[in-house]
Amino acid sequence: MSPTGRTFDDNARAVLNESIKKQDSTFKLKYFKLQGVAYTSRLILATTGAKWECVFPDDWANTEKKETLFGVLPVLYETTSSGQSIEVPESDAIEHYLSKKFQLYGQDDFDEIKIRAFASSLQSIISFYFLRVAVVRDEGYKEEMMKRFLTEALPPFVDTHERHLEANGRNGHYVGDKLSLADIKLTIAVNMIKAVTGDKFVSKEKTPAMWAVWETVSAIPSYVSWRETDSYETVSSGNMRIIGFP
Ligand SMILES: N[C@@H](CCC(=O)N[C@@H](CS)C(=O)NCC(=O)O)C(=O)O
Repeated sequence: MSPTGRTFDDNARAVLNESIKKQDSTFKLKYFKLQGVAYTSRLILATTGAKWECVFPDDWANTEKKETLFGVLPVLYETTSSGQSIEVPESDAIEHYLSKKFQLYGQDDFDEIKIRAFASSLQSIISFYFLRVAVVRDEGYKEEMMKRFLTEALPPFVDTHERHLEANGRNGHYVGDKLSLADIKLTIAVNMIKAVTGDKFVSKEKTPAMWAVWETVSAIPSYVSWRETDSYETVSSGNMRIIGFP
């Protein structure tokens, strides 16, 4: 039986290669009514002041699923200023594409490696909670993993990140003095840690350097505006209900 469905269109090569250098497109990020694996991509669009909207599937299982390249969401749909369309599937690829486009990888390759290392470490702590605790149904396994999250995962994570952020001058950024992908992922990690543990691990007093990043990102005007929208309320409350943090 031969495979059915779409695959990448090589005609998109020139459009994407050109568009990745510009920021004047409009975007639709399609995902379900929670933050889930679209959290970082949404935050990139919200914090960089991109022209974007959150869109949700209307008839996912019957029609939209088979129209996507991988049969899953999120998918980023971009319309360039000259009206050309770009489609980017898979959360990791979307985050990378948007990070390059909105210059969230610092000023050179060294900065990029540092930012991606911080972002990878942050994603690991987010994924630990998300995959081994939040979505687990077996109560015994969930309890055991929660214990390990609190005793084995969080303490070294907090120490390590606080150390690196102190080394950058506790200035609200991981690298230099500009917003990066790492700053954005930290905001998600801190939202999660605060919701799950209160101020036991992360607070202005206990982790001033992490707190400074969280406060800096949280105060970005375009992100503040997004947090006042109905679509934010929809995805944030969905995340709280399904995964346990806003
Ligand atoms: N590897 C994908 C995973 C995406 C994924 O698992 N999406 C789920 C929701 S979290 C989905 O689309 N589920 C619907 C389905 O499989 O029909 C990514 O990182 O983007």
